[in-house]
Amino acid sequence: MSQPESQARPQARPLHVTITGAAGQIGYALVFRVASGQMLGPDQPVVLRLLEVEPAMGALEGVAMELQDCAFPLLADVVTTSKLDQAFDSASWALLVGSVPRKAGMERKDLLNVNGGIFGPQGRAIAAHAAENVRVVVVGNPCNTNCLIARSNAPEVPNDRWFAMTRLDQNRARAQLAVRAGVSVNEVANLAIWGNHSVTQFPDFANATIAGRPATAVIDDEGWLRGDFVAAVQQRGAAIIAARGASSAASAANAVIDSVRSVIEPTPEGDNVALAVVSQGQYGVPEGLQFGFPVMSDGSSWRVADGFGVDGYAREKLRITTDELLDERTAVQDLLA
Ligand code: NAX
Repeated sequence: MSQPESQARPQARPLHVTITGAAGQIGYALVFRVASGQMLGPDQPVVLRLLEVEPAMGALEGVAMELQDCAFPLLADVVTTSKLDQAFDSASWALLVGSVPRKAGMERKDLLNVNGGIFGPQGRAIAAHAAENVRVVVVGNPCNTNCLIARSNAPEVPNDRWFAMTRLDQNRARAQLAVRAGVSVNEVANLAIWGNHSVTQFPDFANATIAGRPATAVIDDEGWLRGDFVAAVQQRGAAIIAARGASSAASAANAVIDSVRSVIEPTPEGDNVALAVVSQGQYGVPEGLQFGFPVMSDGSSWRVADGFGVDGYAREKLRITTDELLDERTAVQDLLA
């Protein structure tokens, strides 16, 4: 008689995954997917370490109860906490989702400062308590600059471990091109998202391909590409809020899963993955900015893709989003260690 599957295969050691803001909208859409194995694969057990602020601990306990009720085979343990040292203990992946949303009358500078108060201490806790191989994905907005703040407070954690999320923008842009061209999203490739996850981001149609041909040849309408397409991607978040009465949650959680997988899996030939990473000066972007680039991974290390054409129009778009990130960096200067 053959052995049952569970006895035949030795179980891998669980990896610890920290999710902050785990009782929020995105958190609620994310934790179940991570626990089910969709992020780290069907053979990788996980311990979820869920961080919330004190007032949300009740709601977080409800999330933990639901996780228990799923009886996920890969879920080794769930830790719920409002303490940073416990939350980041042994974390191999830290998904920083929790943040304070912009309220009416709040200037972007105020928002940056409020969130700086969150991401500075989290960066320090990651450096002090996380696993040596920790990698961090910042989702909470303004995510590029929040990531910069966390990173600068954790100089022990190498630069190539820090990512801010531009993947939702890439997924949105691919979908828009696919709809316009009347093809499956699988036919759209090499679409880069440059810069900030904000309305200044540049979804780069010029280097994209559709079914292996330049997107600009398939969609022969430069006016639409430069106009409605770019605006639709930049403003998609607002459109979701207008339609749903709440901001993107399931698609954002999906993009977190995609982001992590795109780091740990090789990038398909002829494609790139959108991640905001630390600039080393590529494409003229000032060093040290957390900037959305086209990235290629080999499954263990990654690099910014080279050879992307940047014409005068794209150069100007990159300048605008770079200037915004430089302004944000100036606004949080006193929070950078
Ligand atoms: P919610 O307000 O539903 O949830 C946020 C959660 O974070 C709340 O439960 C709150 O209690 C918790 N929180 C606040 N401060 C915390 C702290 N110091 N430590 C731990 N938890 C804390 O927001 P949600 O819709 O889930 O969005 C979360 C963040 O993602 C927001 O900043 C949002 O702007 C951002 N987004 C980023 C996207 C991206 O592509 N990068 C897209 C989607 C989303 O807009």
